Amino acid sequence: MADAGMLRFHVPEPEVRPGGTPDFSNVTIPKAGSVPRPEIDVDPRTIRDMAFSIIRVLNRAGEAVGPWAGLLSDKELLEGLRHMMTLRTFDARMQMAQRQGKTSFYMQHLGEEAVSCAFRKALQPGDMNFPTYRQAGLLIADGYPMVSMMNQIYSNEADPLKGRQLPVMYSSKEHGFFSISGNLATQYIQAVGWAMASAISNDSRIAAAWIGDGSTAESDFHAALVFASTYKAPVVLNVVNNQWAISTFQGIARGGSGTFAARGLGFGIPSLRVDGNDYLAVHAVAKWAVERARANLGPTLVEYVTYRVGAHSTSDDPSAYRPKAESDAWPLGDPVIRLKNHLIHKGVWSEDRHTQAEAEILETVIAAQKEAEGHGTLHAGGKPSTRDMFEGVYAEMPPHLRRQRQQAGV
Ligand SMILES: Cc1ncc(C[n+]2csc(CCOP(=O)(O)OP(=O)(O)O)c2C)c(N)n1
Ligand SMILES: [Mg+2]
Repeated sequence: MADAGMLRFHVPEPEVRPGGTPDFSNVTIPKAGSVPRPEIDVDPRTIRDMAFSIIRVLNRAGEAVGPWAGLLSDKELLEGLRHMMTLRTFDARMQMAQRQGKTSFYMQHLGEEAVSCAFRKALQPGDMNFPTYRQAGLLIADGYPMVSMMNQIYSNEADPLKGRQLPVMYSSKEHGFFSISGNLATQYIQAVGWAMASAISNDSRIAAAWIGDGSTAESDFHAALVFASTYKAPVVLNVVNNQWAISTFQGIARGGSGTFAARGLGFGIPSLRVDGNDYLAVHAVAKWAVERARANLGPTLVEYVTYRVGAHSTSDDPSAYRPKAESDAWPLGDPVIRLKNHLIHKGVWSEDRHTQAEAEILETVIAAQKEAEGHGTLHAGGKPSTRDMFEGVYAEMPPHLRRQRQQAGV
């Protein structure tokens, strides 16, 4: 009994720190196609091992294999590739716009494009996402205008949110995108509540909750699981495990549970892990979970295993806490390249067409940017009116706000 009587405080440590050699040998990657696809009404107790595996469709050769393959047509896959490429280009331009002082802040999706782009295609109109700041693919893949997103980022006179939200915190009821809250994890219980309300009113719309690995440490995440499991809420509980929560590695929030998906097991919630860099796998698993929700089978917890290639935000410098080349060592590859290779393998795409598409997309994004900048940027051109600040919070403006607006002379 070494150390008897002397307590030691345990703090999980990442495998490597800056200067070290990236090491993902602890990440077990099952072969593509090896994880079975159960029926949607499966008894959750019989699929507990799925919380510790990873559902994958695309193999190294670019083939789609196994029971989760075959759901999307070539046309749909080509569209998916375009959505991911658009999001990547949009990110690069907005990142640059921040460096040019046109906005105060930006957050990229680099490496995580498949998660939100593919998920969106599994939903129906009217379903509601409760997203975080790293799911703009939900909007892009649903055809929300990029100009409106840029207007929001620039807080200009055409900003749909009138400069009241941090850049990237979009909102669009029509596109099933609930207003983003900077207070992490609050959206998880809201999603479950919205889903419960949908069931109570015998509606057919379902909700999708979104959270990052780090934010699952918030008690809101756990409270949401209690309500979702007790009331079998029609909700998909998404956890995007991109390995990092700013400078904190995922081992802190994961604790002793083994995986984030395993958090769902104690609640009796079917819990799956999926290769988040595999467009086909993300879409197939999302569809399975959405079908379960819509068939009154209750919630599903889905952990997307991915990697945050970029900095957390424009205010972050990852070289302070992880090896610079860590993203190159990430074993699940790049979502855009993997889908591109699959489509080339199928004979419906080519390197030349890809290069051409990149140029076309860049042109479209630049055109949207010019249009948005015509409405102003953070420090130049049109701004939302001061009067707007008083609007849109209450259905009827309370007297104290009316008085304040009068005092402000707007
Ligand atoms: C309640 C709350 N705590 C802390 C923060 C500060 N904060 C913003 S983003 C972030 C990291 C979140 O990491 P994760 O949930 O893994 O999401 P990711 O950024 O990796 O997508 C933190 C701690 C916050 N916004 N809200
Ligand atoms: Mg994270």
